[in-house]
Amino acid sequence: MLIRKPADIASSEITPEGTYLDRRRFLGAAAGIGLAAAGGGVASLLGCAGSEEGEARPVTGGRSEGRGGAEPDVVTEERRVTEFNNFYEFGTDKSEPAENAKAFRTRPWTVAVEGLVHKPGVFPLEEFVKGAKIEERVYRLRCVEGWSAVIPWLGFPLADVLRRAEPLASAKYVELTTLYDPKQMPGQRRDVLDWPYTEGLRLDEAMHPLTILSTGMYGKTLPNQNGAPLRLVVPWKYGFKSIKSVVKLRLTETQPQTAWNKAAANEYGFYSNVNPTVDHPRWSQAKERRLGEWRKRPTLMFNGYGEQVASLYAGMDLRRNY
Ligand SMILES: Nc1nc2c(c(=O)[nH]1)N[C@H]1C(S)=C(S)[C@@H](COP(=O)(O)O)O[C@H]1N2
Ligand SMILES: [Mo]
Repeated sequence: MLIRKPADIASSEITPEGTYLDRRRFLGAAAGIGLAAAGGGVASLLGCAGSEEGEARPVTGGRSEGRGGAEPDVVTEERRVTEFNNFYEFGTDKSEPAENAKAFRTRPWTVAVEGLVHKPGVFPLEEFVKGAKIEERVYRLRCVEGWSAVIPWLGFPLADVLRRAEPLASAKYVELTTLYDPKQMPGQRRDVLDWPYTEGLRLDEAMHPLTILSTGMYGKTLPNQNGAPLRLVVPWKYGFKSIKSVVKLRLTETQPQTAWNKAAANEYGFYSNVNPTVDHPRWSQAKERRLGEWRKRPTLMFNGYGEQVASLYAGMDLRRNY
C-alpha cells in the first residue's frame, strides 16, 4: 500500500533530522503498547516507513486533489494537528486540549463491546488491539467548522473488531462512547455537551474498509489531545464523527443519539457526510482551509471518498439526511 515512488524518496531526502528521531521513538512506543508485530517492527508492518509532514501523498482510498484528481495531497505539518484541536472534554478553545490533556492517563484502559453481539466483553486495550493489523492511512480530515488537514493515521479497520464480536442479525447501528471522567477531563465539569460524548454509525458505515480505529499518527502513538489511546476516524464524514478516547462500542437496532445532534439537531445530523452542496445553517460548506495555509480550496463531495462510499447512500436525500 505504501510503496514509495521515486518522487517520494526524493522528498524524504530533505526530511529534517528530527523527523527521523521521532520515527525511531515511534518504533519503541508502538512496541511498548504491543502494536508492533513480534520481531518485525512497525516499519515492516507498514511495508515501509511512515509519512512525514510536508510530504506529497495520495490519500488512502480516496480521490486526490487538483485537476482530475491528479495532484497528491500534502501531509499537514504535525504541530498544526497536535496544537490545534477540538476535544471539548479538555476545553473549548483549540489550544486547550494540548495543554489540559498532558496528564491524561490512557493506561490502564478498557474497551467495552456490548449490545447486539454474540460475544460481548470488556477488554483491556492491549487485548482489544491484539492481532490488529496496524497500518498507515493518509486521510483528509474535514472539520464542520471549515478547516481541514491531511493526517497519516496508524490504525486498523473497525470492521475487524466488530466481526470478532459477531453482531446479531438485528444489529443495525454502532454507538461509540468517550470516557467520562470529570476529574481528568475539566471540560466535563461544564455543561457544554451532554457528557459523555457519543457518536454513531450505521453498521454498513462502521464495517466499511475506510473506517478505522486509530492508535497513532505521524508514525507515533496518538497524542492525548488527538484522542488517545483509541479514536475513530471516518474520513468521508465531518470531523466530529471521529470520536476520541473511546471506551465503549454498543451495537443497537435503533439509530443511536449523538452528542452534537442532541446539542443542535438542526445543525448536526446523524449522517454528517462531508457535502459542499449542503450548507451548515450558519455558514457555507463549499470551501475549506488547510491548517497552516491561507488559501481556501474547494471541499470535495464525501471529502473525496465518493467512489468508495457514495453507494452507501444510494437513493437517500442527502439534504434531508445531513
Ligand atoms: N470525545 C470527543 N471527540 C471528538 C471531539 C470532542 O470534542 N470530543 N471533537 C471532534 C471534532 S469537532 C473534530 S473536528 C475532531 C478533531 O480531531 P483532531 O483534534 O485530532 O484534529 O475530533 C472530533 N472528536
Ligand atoms: Mo469539528
